[in-house]
Amino acid sequence: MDSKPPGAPRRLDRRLDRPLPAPPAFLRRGPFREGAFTSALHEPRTAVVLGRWLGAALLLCFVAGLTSHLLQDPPHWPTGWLPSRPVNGYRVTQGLHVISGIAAIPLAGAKLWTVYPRLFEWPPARSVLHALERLGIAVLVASVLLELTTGLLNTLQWYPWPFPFRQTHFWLAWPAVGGLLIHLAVKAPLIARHWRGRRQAQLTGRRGFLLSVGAAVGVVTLATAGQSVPWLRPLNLLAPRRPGDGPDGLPVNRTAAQAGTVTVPPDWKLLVDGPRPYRLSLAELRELPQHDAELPIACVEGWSVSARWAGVRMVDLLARAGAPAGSAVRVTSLEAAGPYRVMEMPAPYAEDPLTLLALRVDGTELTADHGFPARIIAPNRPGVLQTKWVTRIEVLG
Ligand SMILES: Nc1nc2c(c(=O)[nH]1)N[C@H]1C(S)=C(S)[C@@H](COP(=O)(O)O)O[C@H]1N2
Ligand SMILES: [Mo]
Repeated sequence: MDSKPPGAPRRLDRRLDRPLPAPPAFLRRGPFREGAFTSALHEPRTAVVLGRWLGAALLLCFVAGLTSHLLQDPPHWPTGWLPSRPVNGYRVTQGLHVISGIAAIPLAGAKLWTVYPRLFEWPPARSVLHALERLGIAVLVASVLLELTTGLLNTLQWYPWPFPFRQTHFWLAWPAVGGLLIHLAVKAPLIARHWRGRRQAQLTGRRGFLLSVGAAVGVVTLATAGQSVPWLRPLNLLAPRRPGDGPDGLPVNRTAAQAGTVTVPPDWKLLVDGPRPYRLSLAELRELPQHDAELPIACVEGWSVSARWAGVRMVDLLARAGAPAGSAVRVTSLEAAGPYRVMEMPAPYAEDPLTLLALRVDGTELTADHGFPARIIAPNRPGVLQTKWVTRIEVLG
């Protein structure tokens, strides 16, 4: 591919790293005319440098996202495999997922700009293999752009589509990553040729362009990562959430009003349903031994914050109901309807001494928005499973 027979009639296209034939005369206009793309930066070395950053961001985003997904939606493997530790596990994987996804947005823009003249290469396909390669790139680009768009809108809590976000986002990740790996394999020789900077010709403008892209990535990362990384909080200017804002100094994902104004009946009692079912009023719950734990709420939408929770241990509630060791539980909220009204908790979380039915946070009684009269807080769990306004705990077989 690289050989350039001297004197052969061809358009020697430095940008594309390959000699190409010219399109037919009637097509030689607009983006198809020779010299349509004037920037010298539509060239492979720039594409390789940006591709390295983008590839790293996308692979990190994928691995972190997959881990988060498994923590929220465990496959039906033997119970007990799901770890309730490390305490901050989901907080870290989901934080990294959103940080690397946001960083990938300017990188994807710059990378696509660098290579987009190839959209107009002539002939559109030189062979069946080449046609397949281009089809693969179409799948890669489409799925990556959809992933970045839906993911970004999710961090804004905006779901302007009819399909379920998380499942769609999960399934689209596979063509994106599959397409990326195939793309890397197909382009391996070209990538290898342009991998090392020292062997490349100096090109005016490349350095400046790469530095600007790097600066853009730095700015969007630093200005949003503070929603999950505590020491970056002062720089958190662009993220939709500021940990620290909200009742009890904690953000609220869904307020009591948004959940259909959760009303706590005056005679509210927690029902613990097991071999020896019982009910406890709030006053009775407060009489039980209280424990506290420093645990984060880590929302799928990208923000997370740690707080000091206090209440009754789940293990103690279950023991009192005569639950056998290794029991999973189902928790139901007072909320009338909503996807997080009922939650199931596998045994490793239910047994973890840090898992609480919390009555207080940071020294004060829970507010309505944070789940009064009682809420679940467990280590290494996605925020969506930290059920608020709890009214029933059932022991599952
Ligand atoms: N019953 C119920 N519990 C819920 C929710 C909900 O909608 N209903 N939202 C969850 C989500 S998505 C998150 S991130 C956490 C946020 O807790 P906070 O609002 O107290 O910060 O609560 C979770 N608990
Ligand atoms: Mo959430």
